[in-house]
Amino acid sequence: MSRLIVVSNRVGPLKDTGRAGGLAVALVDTLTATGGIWFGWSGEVSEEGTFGNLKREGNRKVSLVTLDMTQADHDEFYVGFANESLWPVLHYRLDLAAFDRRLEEGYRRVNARFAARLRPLIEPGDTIWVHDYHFFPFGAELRAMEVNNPIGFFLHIPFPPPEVLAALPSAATMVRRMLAYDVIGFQTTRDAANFRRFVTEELDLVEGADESFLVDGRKVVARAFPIGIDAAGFARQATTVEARRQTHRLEKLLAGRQQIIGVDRIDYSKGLPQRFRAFERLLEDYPENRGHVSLMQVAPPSRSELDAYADIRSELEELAGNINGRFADLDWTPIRYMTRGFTRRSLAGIYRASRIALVTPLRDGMNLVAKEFVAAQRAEDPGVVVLSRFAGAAETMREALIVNPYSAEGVAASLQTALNMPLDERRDRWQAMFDRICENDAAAWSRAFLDTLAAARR
Ligand code: ADQ
Repeated sequence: MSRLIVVSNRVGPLKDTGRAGGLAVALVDTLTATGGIWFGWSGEVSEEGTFGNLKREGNRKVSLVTLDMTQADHDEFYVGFANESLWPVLHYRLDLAAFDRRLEEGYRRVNARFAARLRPLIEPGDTIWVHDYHFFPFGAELRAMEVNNPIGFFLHIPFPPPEVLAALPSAATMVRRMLAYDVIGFQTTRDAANFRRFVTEELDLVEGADESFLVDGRKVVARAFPIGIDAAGFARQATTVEARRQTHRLEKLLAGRQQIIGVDRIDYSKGLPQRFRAFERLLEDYPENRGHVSLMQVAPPSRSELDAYADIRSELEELAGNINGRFADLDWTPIRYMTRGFTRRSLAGIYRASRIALVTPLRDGMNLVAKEFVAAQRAEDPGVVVLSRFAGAAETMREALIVNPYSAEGVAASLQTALNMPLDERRDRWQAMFDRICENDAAAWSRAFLDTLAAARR
């Protein structure tokens, strides 16, 4: 097996500290099997930026190699182009996107600089796997420095249709540069098809067999590789002492009442205000749930330097306050809203104490919370997933109750169905999803991607 180099904005951690997301764990396992380097941003801003020393840590098999950015890099590349232009456009939110040539220039500069710093570390037999929207042009930068190794790219967030993407002034350039990769992976068949449509309609290339293009005599595959979680591992976390403690605490507090759980970074793509309104609608339309069903929303802040994120946060606080003021009783609070983080184990225990996962993003690449909830359930008495049709997870989690997150009425009706779903039906739906999540886990995902990358080059 060839040595692997993973490139992503955030690097590590190598050890499962209890806080690491499932994705980090999957990448570490893959890297440990092949040996290699995980390369990206140190998380630090310094005056030398990308011209400073490379920072190295890690173990015998895997080195974490990172570098700093300057304040200008951070503002233009990370906060600016990645999070104020690309993130909203790729989540279909043209109304929130900022277009500014200076930001785009910063994005290109940082990609070029990171590629130049990685270049000397690349050996002839290495396979390179670049991740996410921070690094669209990274492969093209490497090719310009005569790197002929297999280079793959995986996009964790949605890829919109050409009608939406074309609003980004540099869309055509960006997509053309992506064709420097050998394999371009997406979360869903729809995202992959949107990409191929852009290439055929806007770049006038002809699509070849098996979801590929011929670009300067080189085969480029653009296909869906739906990401999975470490399902067995997460299921185990749910039975640890720490998880059981959380489950018991919650069950004691709930005293037979039912809990709906939501877990999301605060982000406009997650549809949090719409979710609170749908829960309010449940209490309005089905008053028998008053006093008996509560919503617990865990929502750690992210990117709070951006206005759009601060706005959502205050909107949520106001909504929760209003709904609680309107419906709360002496011994029951409708919405419990918290911004703290939890360890993976605690989270697993919280999922297990909940009857429903309410996963209603307005747009989401995949959504791992839906999968984690399923993995954490008790087989004999599992909960129900209420899932947005606009989450990538809806493509493979067909036994969830699929909803339109924009319709408070519709989501409330599905919540009511979930609350009253007979045990047999809950078990059947859960079993089908659990089996699929175990089969298509994180390890299977990285294997499928890397096998395709190896085959594309043969
Ligand atoms: P995210 O937008 O971050 O990921 P998601 O897939 O839901 O969205 O993953 C969030 C992760 O953070 C989950 O593993 C969750 O358990 C964890 N988490 C959230 N809040 C937490 C808290 N308070 N404490 C502890 N853990 C918490 C991006 C894309 C997604 C895509 C993933 C992976 O936006 O669509 O599914 O990458 O490809």
